Amino acid sequence: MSKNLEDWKTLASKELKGGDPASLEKKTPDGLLRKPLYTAADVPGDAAAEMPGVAPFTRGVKATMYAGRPWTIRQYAGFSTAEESNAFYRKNLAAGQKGLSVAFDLATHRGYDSDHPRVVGDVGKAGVAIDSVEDMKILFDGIPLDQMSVSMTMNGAVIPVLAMFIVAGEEQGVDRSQLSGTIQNDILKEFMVRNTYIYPPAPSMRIISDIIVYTAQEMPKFNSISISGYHMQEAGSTLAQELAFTLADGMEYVRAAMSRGLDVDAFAGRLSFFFCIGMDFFMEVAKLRAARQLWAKIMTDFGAKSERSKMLRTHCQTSGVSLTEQDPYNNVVRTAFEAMAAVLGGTQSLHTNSFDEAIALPTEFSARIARNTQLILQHETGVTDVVDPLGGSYYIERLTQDLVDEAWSMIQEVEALGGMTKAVEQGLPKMRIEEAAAKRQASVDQRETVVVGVNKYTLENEPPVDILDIDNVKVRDAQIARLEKIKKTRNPAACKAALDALEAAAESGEGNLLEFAVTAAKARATLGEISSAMERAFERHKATTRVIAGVYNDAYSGDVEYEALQRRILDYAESLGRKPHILLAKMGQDGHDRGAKVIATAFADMGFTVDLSDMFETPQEVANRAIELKADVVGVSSLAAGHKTLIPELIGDLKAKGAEDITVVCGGVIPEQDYDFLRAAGVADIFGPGTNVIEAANAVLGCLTGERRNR
Ligand code: MLC
Ligand code: 5AD
Repeated sequence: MSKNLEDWKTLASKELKGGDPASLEKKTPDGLLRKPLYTAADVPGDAAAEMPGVAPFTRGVKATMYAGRPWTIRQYAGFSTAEESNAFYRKNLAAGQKGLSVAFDLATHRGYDSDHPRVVGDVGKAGVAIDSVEDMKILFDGIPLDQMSVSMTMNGAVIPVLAMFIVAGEEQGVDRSQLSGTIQNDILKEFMVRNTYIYPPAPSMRIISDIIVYTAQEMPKFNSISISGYHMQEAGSTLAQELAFTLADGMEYVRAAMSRGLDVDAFAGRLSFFFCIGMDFFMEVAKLRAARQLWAKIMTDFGAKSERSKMLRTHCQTSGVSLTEQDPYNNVVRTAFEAMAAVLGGTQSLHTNSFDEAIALPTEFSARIARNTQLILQHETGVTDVVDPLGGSYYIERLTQDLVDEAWSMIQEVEALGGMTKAVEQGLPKMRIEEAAAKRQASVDQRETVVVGVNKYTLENEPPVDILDIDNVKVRDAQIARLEKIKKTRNPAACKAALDALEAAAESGEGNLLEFAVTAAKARATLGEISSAMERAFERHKATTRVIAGVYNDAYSGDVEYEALQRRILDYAESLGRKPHILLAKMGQDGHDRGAKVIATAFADMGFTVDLSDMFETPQEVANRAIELKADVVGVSSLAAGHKTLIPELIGDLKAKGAEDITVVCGGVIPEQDYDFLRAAGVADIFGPGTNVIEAANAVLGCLTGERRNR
């Protein structure tokens, strides 16, 4: 016999021994209600009438979706030299991968050649080093660029990299009109969270619109941008924030392109998106459905006529921060669930992370498991047989609508500030995201949020896993040799003329920067030279850093352990006659600042004086700052594999300047295999990903009081 909701409540209350079923309701981090039961009454009125393949595309951008063609298995990869990355790509393609996705090293991202003194620790580390068109040609050697779609994650040095890709294609015999792929080219989120910007916001927006204009006219198969929310979630945003800020960024790019006189339908069909898929399974499915629905509405409001312009096509990547250093094989399971959510949400293309994510770059073994996760999904689970299989689920339809409403109100808030460029300048989205990140960390530290193997069900002994270690000195030497050869063999007059013309175009605002850069790349101008030519006109952007206060004090008010720690810090401060002083430092080109920001917030709340270094400092700059501030301790946050080069240099420089009494600790993505090396170099303590922040503060205090040294 059928039961109604009231009957269910009675039954539920009985199961709860007289309790109220409403006590089972929860709130998501976005503040959305999550009820224990959804029924037909929760489904919004128009959901049942929707079909896939037509606007607003809630159920998918294609009528047949994966039944017609499965999503693209597109694994993001790059390390060391162009030769090594090329060999890795070819192997992966032979093993079932379908599209390419290039990870560049941080030197390349930030517009420096491999021989630049600021990037000594970064070359070839977190991605492949590309200095010139010669490197780009090696990267795609034997890979036909008229057949293979190539994604390039590049935002800062987007002009030289895209120019070199175009020239590499041409010299392979492929006209630019035949090139297919995507360039990330999304600078607004760089200012917000990812930090690989080079120029200030205004010239950066010009670069983006130059690329949209150029590709619309010359490269019809190439996606001009990948508007990315991924890094927002990685930086700690909630899912509704990720959704809202990403679409708001998209709106800003549409305006920028339209202001150049382009008709919206001339370019909108080649805008693409990129989202992160974390562990909140159903929310993630709903997020992708909501994103498509909202974008269709937004583009209709912009006057788009063609269906294609209203279509939100997206790449997804499983979440890096959801993965743990502790018990790392658990990450295989996490990634599989996240991949399933991406697919049930209807992604076009997918990267699945490797289980060693929180420790180092993928090895061949971990990359194979990651790729096979997608192959198993495609071939063994039956998930490709049916379009939008969760469509019509009471819960999913309700969540989709809730996310649409929540994100829409956040978008309106950004619009009221004058759009995303203005909001980013005022720092609003970044602040919201940092606040959410600190809240999340507090909740994990307090075990309200369970992370298996980290704050519950932990292992006593963890055997280390095999990791990929890159000999950065060897890569750098090889790159420098190739740079010298290019500079010797090119036509210097032609190269200089091309660079001068590019600089003049940057200065005057006339002409398309990409067009000028293609000429320069052909003349063998290097990535650093092309970037500098524009930098002379635009200048380099310098971000201001600030510390959010209060989140930890709020979260821990009344907590015994926390208050004991605060008392310990206070006692120590009394003995010093001032608060203990920590400088949190980011060195090299590593832009991941979530960890440093969370630690800054927490340590300040606990009772430390906290300073944050600027981003992208050299070890010498950090040493000088620490001495100038009279800091007691420098906490280095390292997530891009620069720790073995940069931290010993910092300690050496402190010593050389007579400041060896300043304690150095570090944290971040640092493999256990490197701990002994770092301790021998003089690091007092090392904190891996997932370290409880209160424990970290206790440990740092122990280092300062002398109770704990060189553990
Ligand atoms: C698809 N097609 C179909 C179909 N499904 N045709 C008929 N029936 C179906 N069912 C067609 C499409 O229309 C398209 O042609 C072609 O097949 C390819 O499909 P696609 O769905 O467009 O996939 P793809 O080419 O893979 O493009 C996906 C994309 C693109 C649009 C999202 O932008 C992309 O590949 N993005 C990847 C971004 C990426 O890898 N980023 C890495 C970031 S890592 P047509 O002609 O319509 O195009 C990072 C980390 C860091 O950022 O470092 O911080
Ligand atoms: N190779 C493979 N994956 C990478 N990632 C970053 N750099 C690389 C690389 N060189 C992935 C990680 C990271 C996310 C931003 O992209 O999963 O969390």
